[in-house]
Amino acid sequence: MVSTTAHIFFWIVFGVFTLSSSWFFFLATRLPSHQREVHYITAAITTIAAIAYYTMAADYGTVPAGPRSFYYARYIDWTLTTPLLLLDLLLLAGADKVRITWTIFLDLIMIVTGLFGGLATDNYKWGYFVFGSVAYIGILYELLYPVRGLAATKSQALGKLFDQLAILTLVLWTIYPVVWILAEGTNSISLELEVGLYALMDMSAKAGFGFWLLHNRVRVEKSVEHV
Ligand code: RET
Repeated sequence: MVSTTAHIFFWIVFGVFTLSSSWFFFLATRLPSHQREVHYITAAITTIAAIAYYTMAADYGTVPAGPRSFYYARYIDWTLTTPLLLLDLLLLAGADKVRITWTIFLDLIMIVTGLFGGLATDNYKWGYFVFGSVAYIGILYELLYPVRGLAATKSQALGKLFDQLAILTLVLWTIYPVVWILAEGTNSISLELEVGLYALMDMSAKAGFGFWLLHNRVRVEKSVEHV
């Protein structure tokens, strides 16, 4: 059982994700169906997160791991949603199937090793952390070099939107392994602080990212010939 504070966080975030999913689906209906792809992906991301937060608010999706409770529900959420977040960025830049597959493969390695590391109660957890971090560096390389370069060739406006979203992603995503070290890794912050930090990061990385992307995308893609 976690504290009331943690429960309040879970329910607030559930509400935020439910409202943002509804808004993203609504925005999709205002577009011709062939332009809805990114809207549906983004709405799926926040819908999955809403269900994960509902699960945690209901006190499910957690197991004891050593000295603290471990929320494996996050990792099921992230296994589904982080590939979709990357897909949003990769499609925006016009990446090909090989690059999409490779980047998502790295992402799955990162999340699944984080899950195993979080469940491990001895120092083997740090081996998993290293595997996950290597995969993460691979993702950052892909986004900041080849994919960014591709986005810049499409149009100036698209290159700029990609840069904004990639910076947001880089900054927010890098906080996750830091919180992981403090919470799952070394048990040096309280469960409430862990829940609060992940909640703020999840809302920014999914709902904040989604708003930014969807409210700019149609305008920006008009500047690219093929749309
Ligand atoms: C772990 C531990 C292993 C090493 C690394 C990690 C990175 C996790 C990240 C998670 C991002 C989650 C997002 C959720 C969306 O709401 C798995 C913590 C590098 C980057 C964006």
